[in-house]
Amino acid sequence: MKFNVKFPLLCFVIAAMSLCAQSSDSLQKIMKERGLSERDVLAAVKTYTPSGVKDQYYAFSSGGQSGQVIVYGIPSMRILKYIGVFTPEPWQGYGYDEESKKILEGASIRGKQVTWGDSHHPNFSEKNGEYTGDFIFINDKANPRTAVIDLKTFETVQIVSNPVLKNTHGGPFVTPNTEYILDAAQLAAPFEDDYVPIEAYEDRFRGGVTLWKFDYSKGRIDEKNSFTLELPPYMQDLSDAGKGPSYGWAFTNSFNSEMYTGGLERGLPPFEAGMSRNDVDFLHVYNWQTLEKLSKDSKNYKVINGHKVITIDAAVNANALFLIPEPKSPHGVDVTPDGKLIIIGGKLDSHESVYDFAKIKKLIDAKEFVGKDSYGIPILDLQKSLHGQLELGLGPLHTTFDAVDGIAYTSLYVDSQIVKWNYRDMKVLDRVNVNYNIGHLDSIEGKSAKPLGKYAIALDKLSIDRFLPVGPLHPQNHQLIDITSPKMEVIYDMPIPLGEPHDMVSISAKKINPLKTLQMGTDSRSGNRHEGMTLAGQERVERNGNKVKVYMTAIRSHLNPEHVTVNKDDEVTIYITNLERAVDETHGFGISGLNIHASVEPGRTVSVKFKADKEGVFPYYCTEFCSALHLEMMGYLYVKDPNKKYPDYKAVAISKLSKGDLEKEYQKIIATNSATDSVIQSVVGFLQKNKYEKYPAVKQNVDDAFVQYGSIKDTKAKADAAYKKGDINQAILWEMQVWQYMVKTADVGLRAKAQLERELATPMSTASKRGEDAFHTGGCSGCHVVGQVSSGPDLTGVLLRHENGEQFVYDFIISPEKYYNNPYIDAMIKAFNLRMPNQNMKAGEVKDIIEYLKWVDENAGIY
Ligand code: RUQ
Ligand code: CUA
Repeated sequence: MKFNVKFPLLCFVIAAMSLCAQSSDSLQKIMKERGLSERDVLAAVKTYTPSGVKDQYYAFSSGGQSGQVIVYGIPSMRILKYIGVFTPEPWQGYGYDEESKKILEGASIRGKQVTWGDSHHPNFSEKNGEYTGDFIFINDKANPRTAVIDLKTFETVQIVSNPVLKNTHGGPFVTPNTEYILDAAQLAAPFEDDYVPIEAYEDRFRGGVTLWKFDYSKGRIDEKNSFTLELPPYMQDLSDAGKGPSYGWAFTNSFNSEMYTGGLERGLPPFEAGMSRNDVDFLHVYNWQTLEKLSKDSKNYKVINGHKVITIDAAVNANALFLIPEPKSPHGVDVTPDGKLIIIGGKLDSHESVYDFAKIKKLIDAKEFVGKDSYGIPILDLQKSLHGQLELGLGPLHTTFDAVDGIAYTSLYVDSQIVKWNYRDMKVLDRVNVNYNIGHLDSIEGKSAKPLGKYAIALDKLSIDRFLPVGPLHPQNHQLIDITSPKMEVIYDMPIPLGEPHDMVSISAKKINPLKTLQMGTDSRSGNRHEGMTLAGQERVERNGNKVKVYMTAIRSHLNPEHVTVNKDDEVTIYITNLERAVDETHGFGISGLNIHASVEPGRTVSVKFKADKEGVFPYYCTEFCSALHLEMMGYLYVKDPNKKYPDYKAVAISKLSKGDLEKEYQKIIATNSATDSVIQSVVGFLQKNKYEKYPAVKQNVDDAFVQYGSIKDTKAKADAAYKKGDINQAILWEMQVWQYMVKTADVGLRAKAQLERELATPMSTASKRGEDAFHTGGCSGCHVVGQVSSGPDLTGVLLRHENGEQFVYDFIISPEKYYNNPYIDAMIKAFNLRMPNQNMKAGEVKDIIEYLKWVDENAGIY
């Protein structure tokens, strides 16, 4: 039946793609060969994202035991990045450079560095309950820590560890304006660090919720102004902050109000038996705005491990803490987008319980309680707080919301399903099977005040038989579900080879605006200027006792300095600044055997530090494939023992050429350089004439080209000085370097030019159309591809490369052999290992070709 509905739609899709008979035949053929149904093809069309096209939404998923965050695009499900958070990540230099080591050290627990984490719940920063796309927060369940990721750089910039809670799970949940980040305890333990036996459970073991104060303008958690609310040892679980009418309040549930303490080893029934004995546990309802006020007056809190803990008594006296019974051992708590209702996932109960905040508030205001727990916390009546309860199926855990008011999606762990239901009139609308055993789920911006709907994502705990087997440890499974029609449909399975993809959040791509490059000398982990910032010409080695500081720069395609000598047992810090301004021109830095690595994005300064405790020669190199001469981007660190005597080696003469030969070589490179320079000047002329600065993307490339070009003056001066001194060999090498700078300038300059030409495209004249024909029929296209370098040079800009360009190109095509000795042409012949042959073209054809080339120049970039 479903097929009948889908089939006409597919025909429509195919028609809309205006496939000719033949290609729809081949579509049928491929479907048959691959065993695909119409439904499969439709799912493919919904997720397929052509090369070069970007996704509409970002997903940020936890990486579970990998301690990372996974970033991917929706609907393509293409993975974009793994962000190192609680675990070292070599690609980003995370944990291998000094700045990131400091972040990981901040994550130490009682002085011990912990380099793994169970990353759990990612959540966005919010304004008015809507996602802002500025920051992501994520907690580590294994070790009680919370991390801040700055989405300007997609880097972890802070990790704080909880000073009093020994294990947290219900975090980090964000208040509607990111005032606070909630982190609720799970396994109760004493706040202090000393030994306490289990017999003292009710007395000394405690649960709690830490309210981390977030300083939005600094983008950091303010540990000093953060505090914890003491709670009974009920094993708190997930939490959520109120919004709209429930703004200022927060909700945390629990699963051991029995306060059962287990003891299998003593012949007692296990934790699991005793913790689910009672029919109800407690939903904690507390007012963080009142708690914030209490945290300003020392009579309301104790200071434990340097951290304020607001006592249960103080919170109760200030009418800031209440309990409501909830069906036993629940799981998720999710506030509806309008902030009016609170949905509790039953877990062991097959119902969802929906609480009405207005009713709760009324009971609180009327001080209408059914009693107090043994810690003196007032208890509200369950029935009087409820909006309703609805049976969904087995193991309801988490809920996310649709753009349509009243519609929610809830995961069923035991049934392996997502249920779509209406929480206003309490009706089940649809269900879809997922594979298998779903935990969290998400819909686009689904946990914000303004969900967008569109897709749901199921985070499945098991993948069992879904993918090619890779041993007993299976990949994780994210499933994409189309929720735009009444019937939900799974349209994509994405395996992830990392830890449990515990939870995720998604956001419109329009809200994420990362930096493309950094301001020169930025320490990206702090956002400040780095003390080790090194500009071109400032490269140096400084020594202070046994402390050596190397100020290094990186730019295509060399590291400066290229040789560094230190003494054994020196403490060495190398600061590396990437001088590039061009987008994606990252350089990396690694040294053999020292366990250091840096990723240096354009403009960034990073430092690496090590003790040179072993004598020897240690090659270093750029670890990002950054340019054609990437392999040459290298150098050596020498560690010598100051107490040892080494033989005296004479430098081997580099060149065995005669003076006359050297002079000839020198003249040749001079000629090449001046010819190359006029190419650059013509490009520059074109860019300036066409006001490149009006186009920001073009301008960025032009600026970068000028940086390369700017290095030429000094280099040329060195070449001239060497030549004057009679050291022609040195002069040649420096002139070669001038040429390197020119090539890089031309490379970026031509890229800029092509971009600009795209902006200025014009239609083709009849003469240029004829020229294009002649270009192909006359054989030119055998070697030249317009818009790219192939067996011959790119002809884009060829008319501008030479003085009197049109005449030159005309003459050259008519009789190329006359120009074989022209220095520029000669360099080209050598570069391509090919001579331009005489194609015996007619004058008219050549003129048309020139018209075509003019059009190419005017419109380059559209190829
Ligand atoms: S909680 S699977 Cu660990 Cu996020 Cu519900
Ligand atoms: Cu820089 Cu490779």
